[in-house]
Amino acid sequence: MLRFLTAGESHGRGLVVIVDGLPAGLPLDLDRLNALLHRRQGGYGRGRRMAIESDRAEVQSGVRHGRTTGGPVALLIANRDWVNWQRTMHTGPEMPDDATGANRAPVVRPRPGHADLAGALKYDHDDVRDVLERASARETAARVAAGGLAIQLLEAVGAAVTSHVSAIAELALPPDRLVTFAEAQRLAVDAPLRCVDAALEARMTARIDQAKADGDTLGGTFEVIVTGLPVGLGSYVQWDRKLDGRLAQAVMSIPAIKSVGIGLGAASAAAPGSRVHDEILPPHAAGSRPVRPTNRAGGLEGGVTNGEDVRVVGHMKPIATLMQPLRSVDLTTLAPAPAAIERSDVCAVPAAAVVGEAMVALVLADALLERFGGDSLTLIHRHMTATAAAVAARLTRAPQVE
Ligand code: EPS
Repeated sequence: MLRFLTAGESHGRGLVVIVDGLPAGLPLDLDRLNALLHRRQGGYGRGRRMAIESDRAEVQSGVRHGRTTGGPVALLIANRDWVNWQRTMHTGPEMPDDATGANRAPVVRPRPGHADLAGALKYDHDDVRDVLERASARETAARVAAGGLAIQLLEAVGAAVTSHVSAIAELALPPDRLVTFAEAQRLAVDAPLRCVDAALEARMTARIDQAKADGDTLGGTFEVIVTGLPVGLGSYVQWDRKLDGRLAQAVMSIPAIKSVGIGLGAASAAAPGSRVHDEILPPHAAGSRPVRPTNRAGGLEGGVTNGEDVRVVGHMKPIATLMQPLRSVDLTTLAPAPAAIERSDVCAVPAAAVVGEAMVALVLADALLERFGGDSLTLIHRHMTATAAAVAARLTRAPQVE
């Protein structure tokens, strides 16, 4: 079983993640993992915090001579901004003599759409900072570090993960525009929004500029695509083993995600079965496999991978911190007051896409270990090779046409 836990506050010392259950013998490319963290920081519409941070994971355990040992992998990502927040975020009862940064006033005006109000009531906090520091999407840096390990495991067995941004606010790719894995993969790492349509992307960036000028925020949609997965991850036999359900939970847990789709997603409800299901056609040639001419199912049927690309869509609401704040109340007086303003982003959909890659990879890596065993990479390869041979033997026989 692959599992992970994160810890850390947005302006604390840093973020920690412990990833438990990785097989032994997986080579770790830390530069590539850090490149993923760098990608999460990017995208048009990010705020000033990203100019301060330069996220890098430091390996604390579970790796020796560049390979996993099978023990838990602990990673640490320092918050560079911590120096500016030591007075506000010190952990002891007394302010340390050498604490740096401003001593900020308590936050008492909850932002509609953030965890502020529900969190303050649930945990009985007077200062909403105790809520927002942990509810902050800064925590997703730790998830991306964990996801980087999962992606490297998937790559070690021949799969690959990518993503693209398909909508910012109402500006969306046409619904029938299928983006291939290769197209999404070709998008430049530093592209403003990682949208495959350059003209649409230019309109999207202008839309973000407008929202910023208006003191407003924007959401959007991203798609994660995973290619090269073996058939048979997940299962239909029990509700909590269905891989589509597990993926939906993981992607829905990303801050601000309000809806998740697999393949056609919500659009499947509006079309007849003849235009939703993916037909199965005989092999084109001797030795090849039956063909699926479409992949509207997003690589999952019955909650099981079917060998097609897995496609997961996340819909993100606009960020809850508005520079033109919405109406709220002062929790100390209950008098009307504009919501608090915290430094924030105007739009973070490209960042959410990278977090989506990480969460999808973590679920798929878990399902992979479930199916093929997880003690060492060598044993996984051995099990996968035997299973792939059995599937190939079934599917590559010459068709017998009656
Ligand atoms: C951040 C995500 C956002 C940023 C945060 C860094 O988190 P939140 O959900 O709190 O809006 O605003 O940066 C700050 C809190 C800040 O001080 O600028 C991230 O993805 O790293």
